[in-house]
Amino acid sequence: MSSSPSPQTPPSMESLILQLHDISAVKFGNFKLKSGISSPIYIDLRLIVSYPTLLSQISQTLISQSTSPYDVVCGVPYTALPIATCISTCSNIPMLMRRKEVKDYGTAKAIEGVFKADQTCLIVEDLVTSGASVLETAGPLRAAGLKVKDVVVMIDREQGGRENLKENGIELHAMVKLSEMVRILKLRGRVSEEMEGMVLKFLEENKKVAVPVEVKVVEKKGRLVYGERVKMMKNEMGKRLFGVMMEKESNLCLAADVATAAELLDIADKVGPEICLLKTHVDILPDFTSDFGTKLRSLAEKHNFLIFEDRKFADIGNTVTMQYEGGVFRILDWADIVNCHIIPGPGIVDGLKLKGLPRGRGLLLLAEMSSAGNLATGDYTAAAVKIAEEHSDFVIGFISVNPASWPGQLNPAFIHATPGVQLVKGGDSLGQQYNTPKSVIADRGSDIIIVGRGIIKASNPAEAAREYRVQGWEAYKASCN
Ligand code: S5P
Repeated sequence: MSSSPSPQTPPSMESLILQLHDISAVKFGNFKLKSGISSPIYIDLRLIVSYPTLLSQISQTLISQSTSPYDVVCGVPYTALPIATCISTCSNIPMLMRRKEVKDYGTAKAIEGVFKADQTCLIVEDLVTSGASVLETAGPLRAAGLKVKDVVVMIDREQGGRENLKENGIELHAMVKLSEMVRILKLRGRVSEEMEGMVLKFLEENKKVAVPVEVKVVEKKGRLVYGERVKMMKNEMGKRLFGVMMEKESNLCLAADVATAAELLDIADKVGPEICLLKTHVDILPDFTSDFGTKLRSLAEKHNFLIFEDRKFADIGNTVTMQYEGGVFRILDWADIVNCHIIPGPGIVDGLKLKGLPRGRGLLLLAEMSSAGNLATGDYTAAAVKIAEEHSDFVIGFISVNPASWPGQLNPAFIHATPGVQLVKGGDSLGQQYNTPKSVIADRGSDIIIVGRGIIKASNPAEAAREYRVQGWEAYKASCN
C-alpha cells in the first residue's frame, strides 16, 4: 500500500479510491452478482480489515459526512461492523450491534448494547445497492424505539438505494458514488475508457433495484393501516378478516374456552358484537353434536365475526388432511381459520391447503407461543416466516408474541394474532404469560389480541369484551399515527 497520511488527517478521496483499487477491493471484468445479473465491476470491501490504516482513514472520512446529530452508531452486519467499531472508538460514540441470527426474538435481543428509546442511531454500511440491507438493520433498531435518520456508506452503487431509503425516512450519505469512483480510476490510468463506458452503461441499465416488500421499513410509530394491508393480502379469508376488523373497529379474538358447547354458543351470542374472531377448542366440549358448526356459523353471521378453530395441527401432510376434514368434528365444514405448528415442515401446510384453499379457508402458523420456556423461538420463528411467504395464498399470518422484535421487516400482508392477554401483566400457575392489550398491539406490533379467561371469567363477559376491544383498537389507532 502507498504511504498514507497520519490516521488523524482525513486523506483525499482520490487516495482512498486508489488504495481500494490497489488492494483489489474494486475489480473490473465480467462478474455474476448475487442477484444473477452480470456486472463489469465487482466490489469486495470485506478485504479492508486486512489494511488497518486504510480502514481507519475510511472511518474518519465517513465521520466527516454531515448528518443529523446521533447518540449511537450501528454497522450493518458483517462488512460494516469493523468500520462502525472504528467510528465508535475514534469519536467516542457508543456502538450497537444488530444480531443477524437472533436467538430468541421474544426477548428482543435483536440489538446488543446499551441504549435508551428515542436516542438517534447512525447506521454505517460499506456498499449500498437497493438499500435492502440497511433497511433490514433499521427495522429492529426502530422496533426497539431508536430513531434512524441517516446512513453513512463508503460506496453508493447508484442503483436506487438512495431513493428506496428516502422512502423509508433515511438519508444516504455516501463517501463516493460508483460513477465518480470509476471516473477517478480512469483519470489515473487504472481502467480504460472502454471499461469506464461499460460500467456507466451498466449503471444506466440497472438504475433501479427494487427492495423486496418484506424488508420495507414501516416506522414503529406509523405502521400501515389495515385498509392498506388488506390490498396486500392474497388469501380471501384473510381479506375478510381485515374487513371485519375495520367494520367493527375490533381487533379482539375471544378464546371461548368454556365447559360446554351450550355455554360456548351462549357466550358467542353475548360477546359477538365486540369481536372480529371467535376461537374454539372443539375437542374440549363434552356435549358436541354434529349441528354445533351450523349453530356457531349462524351466530357468526348474526354478529359478523369469523370462526377460528385452534386445532394446532402438528402431523404430516397426509394425516392432517384427514384430521381437518373428517372425524367427529369435521372442522373444515365450519371453521373459517385453523392453525398449525410447523414442526413437520412445509408438508403440513400443503396438506391443509389441499383441503382448505378450495373452500376459501385461511391458515395461521404458530411462529411463537405465549407459554414460559416454549421452544418456538429464533430459527424456528424464522422458518415459520419463510413457510408463510412460500404459501401466502393460504397462510394469512401468525400466532406470535413479539413480532416487532423479529429481524428483518414484517410483511404487512400477514396478520399477527397474540394470545396471553389480560388487562394487567401477569401469568397463571401453568406457564401462561400475560401482557396488556396496549403492549401487545402498540409495542409488540401485533394486530389481534386473543383473550380467554380475561373475558370468560369476568362477572359480565360482554362488558369485559367491550373494554378489551376499546383498549385494543385505541392501541392500534395510536400505533398508526
Ligand atoms: O402460544 C399460545 C397459543 C395459543 S393459540 N398460547 C395460548 O395461550 N394460546 C391459546 O390462547 C390457548 O390455547 C387459549 O385458548 C388462549 C389463551 O387463553 P387465556 O385464558 O390464557 O387468555
